[in-house]
Amino acid sequence: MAKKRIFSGIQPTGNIHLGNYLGAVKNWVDSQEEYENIFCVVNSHAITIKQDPKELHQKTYELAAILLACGIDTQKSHLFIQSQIDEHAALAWILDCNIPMGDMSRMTQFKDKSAKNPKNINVGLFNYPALMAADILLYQVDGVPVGEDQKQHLELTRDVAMRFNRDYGECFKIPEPLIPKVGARIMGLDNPESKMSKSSSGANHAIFLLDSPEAIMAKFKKATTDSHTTIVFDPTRAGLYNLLSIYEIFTHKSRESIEQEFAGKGYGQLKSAIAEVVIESLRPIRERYERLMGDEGYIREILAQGAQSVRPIASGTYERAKELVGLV
Ligand code: ATP
Ligand code: LTN
Repeated sequence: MAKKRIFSGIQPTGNIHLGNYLGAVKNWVDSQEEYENIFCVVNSHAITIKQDPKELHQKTYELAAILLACGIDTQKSHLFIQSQIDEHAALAWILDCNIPMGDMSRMTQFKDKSAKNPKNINVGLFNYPALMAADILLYQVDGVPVGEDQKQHLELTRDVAMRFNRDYGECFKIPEPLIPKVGARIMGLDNPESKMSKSSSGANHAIFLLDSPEAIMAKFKKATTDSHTTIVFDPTRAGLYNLLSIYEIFTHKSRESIEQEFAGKGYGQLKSAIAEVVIESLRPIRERYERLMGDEGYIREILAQGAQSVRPIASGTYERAKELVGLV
């Protein structure tokens, strides 16, 4: 039986953090055997927020190197840069003309991001989900592995695809969201009420994948918890629950055995144990990244091959969509 196909994307903005890794990238890596994989550095999405052009260019290659360092294997997965395939923006236009304003206006990410960037609330930021829908629908995929925050965008993607198929004729496969049971919403270490985010500025907010061991230890030590004394998986104790979930994912231990391990121990011991596990898990990623960044030509070559290998799928879908709506 043919493998199911998946697609996912990540923006080359800010620094990739533990939330991106546990909510998305680690799952891409772990399920590479199971699926036919298409992964994309979505640089066109990044310009919905003002970027320094040179820095964006650099960050795009850096992020590709980090994904490879995390274990994306180009023998098993396609990896490419969004702006190298024109059909993404072109299909987004056709979808734009088939998404009601009311549906788009409900997107909470737009509300959050425009509140954070009040001086640059541009049409692209509003329209962002149409470009994301195009990313996915171009490749006729079965699933989209993402964190919890992208669920609403995937619903919009499914709605526009179903409406298009009904109104013009069969064109798009309807994708399912693939959201992990644990890790889909990693919270900020400084504020466990808000999701860990690249765009939050607090020094102690996020663990970045390229952080030094010392920085990781210091950030976990300062993580916000509460004034209780027991160490248990209780979702109402957001800070502790977040830390325990991170430990659970990295150690693969059961919740009961983790609770037993820390019975009678304090938050200080818990935080050190988590920091150590995270440091050891991220160490090989940082080391591989440093080796890869020494050879930018190699990264470019991999990305060019990635784009070349998936372009026929994208252009096949785009040509069909164009024909169905009557564009010559
Ligand atoms: P920001 O963190 O600034 O909001 P973003 O969500 O725009 O950035 P992307 O790089 O586009 O970040 O996201 C890549 C993937 O990481 C997406 O699948 C997203 O759902 C996931 N993700 C982002 N933040 C978290 C988080 N805190 N916990 C779990 N998954 C997350
Ligand atoms: N919108 C996502 C990034 C993204 C994406 C995609 C994810 C762009 N295109 C396609 C999955 C599939 C975000 O903001 N995290």
